[in-house]
Amino acid sequence: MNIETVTTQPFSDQKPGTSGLRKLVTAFEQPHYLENFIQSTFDSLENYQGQTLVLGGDGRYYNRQAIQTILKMAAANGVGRVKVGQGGILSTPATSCVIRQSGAFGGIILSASHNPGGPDGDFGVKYNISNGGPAPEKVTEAIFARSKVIDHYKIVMAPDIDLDTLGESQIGEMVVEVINSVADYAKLMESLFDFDRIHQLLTGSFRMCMDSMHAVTGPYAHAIFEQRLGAPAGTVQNGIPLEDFGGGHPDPNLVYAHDLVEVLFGENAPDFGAASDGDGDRNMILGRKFFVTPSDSLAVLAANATLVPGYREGLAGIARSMPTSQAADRVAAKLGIPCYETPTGWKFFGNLLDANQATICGEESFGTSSNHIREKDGLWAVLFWLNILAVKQQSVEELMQDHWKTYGRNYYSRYDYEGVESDRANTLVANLHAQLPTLKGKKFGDRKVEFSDDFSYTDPIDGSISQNQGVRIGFTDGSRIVFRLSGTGTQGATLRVYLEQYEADPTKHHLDPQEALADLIAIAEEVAQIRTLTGMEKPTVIT
Ligand code: VG1
Ligand code: CO
Repeated sequence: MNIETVTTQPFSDQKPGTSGLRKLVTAFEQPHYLENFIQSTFDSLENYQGQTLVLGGDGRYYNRQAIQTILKMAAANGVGRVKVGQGGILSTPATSCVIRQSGAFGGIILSASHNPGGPDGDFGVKYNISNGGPAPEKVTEAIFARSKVIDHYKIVMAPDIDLDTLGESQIGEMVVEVINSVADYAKLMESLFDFDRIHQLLTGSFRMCMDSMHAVTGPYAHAIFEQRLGAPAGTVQNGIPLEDFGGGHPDPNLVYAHDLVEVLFGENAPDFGAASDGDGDRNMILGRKFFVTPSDSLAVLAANATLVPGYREGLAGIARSMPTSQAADRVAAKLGIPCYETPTGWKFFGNLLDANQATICGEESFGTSSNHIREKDGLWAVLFWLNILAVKQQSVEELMQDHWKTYGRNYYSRYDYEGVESDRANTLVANLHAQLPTLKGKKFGDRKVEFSDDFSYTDPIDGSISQNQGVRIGFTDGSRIVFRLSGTGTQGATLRVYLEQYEADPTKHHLDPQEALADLIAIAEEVAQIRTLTGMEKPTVIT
């Protein structure tokens, strides 16, 4: 095997964020940039020689090129076998599934998730560990530390691998196995859900529309909804992964999935609509003229879990990220199971799932999943909803309204201020920090502050501590405002403001969340001086 040791110099900016290393494609195209990060990853791992690695991505620009480089570096570093998705395609949940099923030591997912793609867009690399989940902070910190001192990397000089033909080939002693991107994942879904019942639903009068946003879930959605579950051809829209996602922003929310929103809120709307993101781990659920808030979606799935074969035995617990609404907490309380509150990012759910403390997890950012893998899972959530609807024979809106009647409604909204100058964003957070000690007991109209802090999390399983995970202001009536800076952006800063307020009275469950939350929004502005400090009149995205 012709291994070359290449001399390199460290880059100072290879710190993984909420979900891996994300940068502009142009950053990754700098000589040695990708190689440095991959070598830093291998250098931070132990005992992987001769073992299996899973590799794939969401199909965005630079995916194939990066895969060829990583394959040659894996061979040079002594990996035994790489399972790579055909055409370089593996969704994030499918990668997690394959890692677990093949007993791999880990996986590399090439994606910048919901960030736009193409030569001027973003690219990303995420390392997942042997449980199939995102590397915990101690691993990402080790990778970052290594990346700051790295001075060489190893690569095999070999021709490119044909990624489009299934089967095995070799680079030196390492086997490259091109696998069907969909098969293992589809089988797992079939083992969890009542496919017969969903088939009946989708071949009857019920109509659904799935928007894959030109991103990775297209082949999965075609195979599962149209081929196995009998949905008519055309149910899946934008179902071919494109390198630039058709120029769009593959983020399934009311703003970026506007094509789907128009269909579901238009004339002759179908019964059900869903969308997923770049790498297939997010989902948005819509009913006819009805939007389901992700936090509510988590609560509904948990409340109805025993209707679904894979969860018939009930749930051990629920976990949600801190900014996610407390709707799930109410379900957990009623079920008599624990509800855990973790920092933002799926990596924090891994230990709870491994220890069987939580069965279902979710984030307000359109992410839900369970212990079937260790990533969030967009199509899983869609199938879960379909399974519940098939059993209950209700519309999405009816189901949601029944849920609110039982548990009350947690009005919820998130405001994103994207592309804020980093200095301004840091000033805003520093100002909030300065106010934290004085806020308790302060009154804003009828509301009184019960607590204010910067969220710190102690992992109940391994005791690791993660600090500064978001500024929280909680009021005595249970309402909350949370401020965080995003850890997934690639330019400037993104301020996220999360607003939540509980309403028990069923006669008040039909308000527009923006109306219901108007007072809280005003308080957020008063406390954080968002307009002045960001220089922005209004958020760029409201979900
Ligand atoms: C965002 C979301 C977070 C999610 C993360 C990765 O992070 O808020 O809930 O886990 O994206 O999702 P941040 O730091 O920008 O707020 V994905 O689908 O981009 O892997
Ligand atoms: Co994603």
